[in-house]
Amino acid sequence: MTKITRRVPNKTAYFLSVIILTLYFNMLSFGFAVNQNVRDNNAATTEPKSQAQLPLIPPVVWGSADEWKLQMRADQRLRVERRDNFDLDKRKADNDDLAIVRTRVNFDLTYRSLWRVYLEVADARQIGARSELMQEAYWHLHQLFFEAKLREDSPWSLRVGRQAMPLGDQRLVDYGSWSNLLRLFDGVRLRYKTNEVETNFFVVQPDVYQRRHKPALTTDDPHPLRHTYFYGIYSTFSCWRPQTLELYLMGLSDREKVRSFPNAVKSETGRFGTSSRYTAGARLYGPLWQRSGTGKLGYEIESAYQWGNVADDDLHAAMLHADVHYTWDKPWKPKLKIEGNIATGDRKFGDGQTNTFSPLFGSTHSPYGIMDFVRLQNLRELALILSLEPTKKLKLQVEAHHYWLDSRTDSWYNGPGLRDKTGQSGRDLGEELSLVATYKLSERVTLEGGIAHFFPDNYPRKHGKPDGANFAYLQYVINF
Ligand SMILES: [Ca+2]
Ligand SMILES: [Ca+2]
Repeated sequence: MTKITRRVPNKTAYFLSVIILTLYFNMLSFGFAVNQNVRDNNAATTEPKSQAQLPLIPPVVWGSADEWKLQMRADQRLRVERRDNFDLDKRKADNDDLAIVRTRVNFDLTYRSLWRVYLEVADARQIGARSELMQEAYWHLHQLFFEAKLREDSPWSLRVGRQAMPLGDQRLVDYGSWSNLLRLFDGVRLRYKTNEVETNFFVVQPDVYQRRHKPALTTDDPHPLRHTYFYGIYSTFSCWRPQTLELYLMGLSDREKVRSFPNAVKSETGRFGTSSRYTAGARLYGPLWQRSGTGKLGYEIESAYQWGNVADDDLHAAMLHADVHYTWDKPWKPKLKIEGNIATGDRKFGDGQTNTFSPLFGSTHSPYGIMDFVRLQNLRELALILSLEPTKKLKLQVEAHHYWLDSRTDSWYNGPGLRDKTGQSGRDLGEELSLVATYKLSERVTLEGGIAHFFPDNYPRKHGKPDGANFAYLQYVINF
């Protein structure tokens, strides 16, 4: 089993096939018939990523043919959390009670469907935490972009400025909703969008919230990470409905050789340098079988390969996600999903090559459990997820996850942050069990609560961390 999962695919073949497929499908889909696009939402948390419901304040419309429109919206999320023994060591006191609150206000000005200016300000605070959570940025400019089309019926649009850019299932590029501080980018995105295909070409700089206010690290308003560029092409093909295919090719280059903060680029042996990380991948999902009155069987599979360099180390890494899920056409709409994730870790320390997969700007919360003890990096995971909808307003989700390291000698990313370079602690990290309930109180207000427990296995035990951790939270989201 070890040998099979550690093998990384042939770089050149993978790279070429993704490029050829991307170009081929782009050409194919420039002229298919019209249909609508239906997406599955797999996330446990139901906090809306877009604000689809009726705004509290109606839009202001003017012009001879009502061609100008200004819409204002706002939302607020407050979450109270209890974290017990996240260091997995009862002898050390690290329990914490805290609250985080985030408020956003945005103004969306459009001229027909030709031009658009979007301005959003946000405020993020933490209340009562004993530890520095890096979750604060008082009122700041959140998004500001200008969008333009040449003609109203053109599939092409150009967006310039600071923007959210979630891609695909957000496994590698998310916007987020769990964290107080959301993922933003500064730059240019060219989009081609019809009902059959959406392709995004982008060149952006990732924004960071961290700053060093000596001697402490802290967070404040987002700013682009110097000398770091993220660029690529991401395509979604809906022309074979009900199956959907996504293909992507993305590059992340850090040209700063001697950054001291946030993270310097270093080889395994500690030599400073620059890095280029290229990611090519594919994602396929849809129904496999469906019968009205009985149920629906569906699947999703995603794989990505990374290559390039980290200082003077060569980079070869990969990830694989696969799941199957079944939804019964019964009261409470029971849905059962089994899923697996693998992201490679470094095989050998100091060998001039790194195999640690990077989840880039991907989602950490909810795809891999709600306590965020792991991310898609040096990870093997199996999960069983059951969701129920007892009423139209109430949704329940029970999850069981088992986590292993992919490489015994690479780090446990997230969690207590342990590493055993000898590999003698094995790879068995532990299990997480959780229950999340969401309740739609009204059109504007959603309540959500969750509890979870982490059961440590051999790996943390061998590091003197044998005790379980608990997590509980309660939150509201209000949309105006
Ligand atoms: Ca403790
Ligand atoms: Ca290595």
